[in-house]
Amino acid sequence: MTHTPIDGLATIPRLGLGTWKSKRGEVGAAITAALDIGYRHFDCASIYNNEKEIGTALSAAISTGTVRREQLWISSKLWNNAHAAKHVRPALERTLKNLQLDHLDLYLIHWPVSFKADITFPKRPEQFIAAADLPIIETWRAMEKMVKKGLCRHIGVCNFNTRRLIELEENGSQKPYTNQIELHPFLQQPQMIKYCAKSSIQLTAYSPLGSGKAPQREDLKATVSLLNHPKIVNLALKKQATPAQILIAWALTRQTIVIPKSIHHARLMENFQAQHITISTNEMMDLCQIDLGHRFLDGSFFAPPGSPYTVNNLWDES
Ligand code: NDP
Ligand code: 1BO
Repeated sequence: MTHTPIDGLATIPRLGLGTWKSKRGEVGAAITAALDIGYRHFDCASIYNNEKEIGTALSAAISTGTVRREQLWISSKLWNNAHAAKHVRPALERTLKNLQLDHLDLYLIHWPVSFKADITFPKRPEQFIAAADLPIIETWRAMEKMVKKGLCRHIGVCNFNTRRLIELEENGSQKPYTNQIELHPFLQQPQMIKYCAKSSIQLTAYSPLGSGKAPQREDLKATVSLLNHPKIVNLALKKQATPAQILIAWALTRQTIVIPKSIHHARLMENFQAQHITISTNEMMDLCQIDLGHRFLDGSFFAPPGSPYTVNNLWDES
């Protein structure tokens, strides 16, 4: 694993463990198993509603000496109802308390979409706050202050298109450490890859295995999941690997950080071993052909009728 300590502090391990949908009652054991296997990077979020149990597992591992805090990379995310500048620090402090940490390695804006403070998931249009009424740069400036206060080492974003990245780069005093976005062979996002390489912003690939779903895209005749796609399966057979390992190795070969989620010991191990698989340039070029531009998470839950947000506005690059 690429994990070079600088000044005794961890840099981001390129392969981390996702924790979305890891239920309370099972996530703690998954974290403990992952630590034993060698995972040092954990991707968390307050909205995943499991940070307390993750904190208990991390704290136990640190106190028994399995791992030192400075060997870990812990990321978490600011939820959409805490974008007002005055809400950022309390939200981060809640996450720190739940995770039993005094700082995060990375704190991310979860979505470029804002809700009213007392709303966890809006059901009505008036429960959103339009971007014009709470510009994301205000949230970003409050995040920048959290770095100065020592509550997080780095800050970044998720689900930002290049237009929003440019806005932060032009108006913020720090550039995002990473943009965490959906990336896998069905959604390769070449323009974003190019933009972030040019701007020295790292990309983190979420849902790298397809998030346990198959695209429902009759228009593209693509109802097969990534894990069952013939090109992925055949490459896996050729390399005596599994389809999941090919998908993780694909992300690492593209120099992205990747955070597959599992709660099962055998899969945690399988996914971690993917770091040893190499994919050739020709094999990567062959996989370019299966890009469908398909999002498993298109943000449509933020775009009910009357919402100030639309799916097109979330992702469009105009
Ligand atoms: P993934 O693509 O990581 O897929 C997870 C699914 O694949 C689960 O159902 C898991 O089941 C299964 N799985 C894991 N390993 C294997 C394997 N080796 N073989 C077969 N199936 C496997 O999906 P996620 O959407 O969870 O994305 C990963 C992480 O990215 C999230 O957990 C979260 O941390 C982050 N994320 C961030 C988002 C954001 O907005 N910033 C949005 C979405 C995700 P099981 O657990 O039973 O093994
Ligand atoms: C609303 C989905 C969040 C996943 O990170």
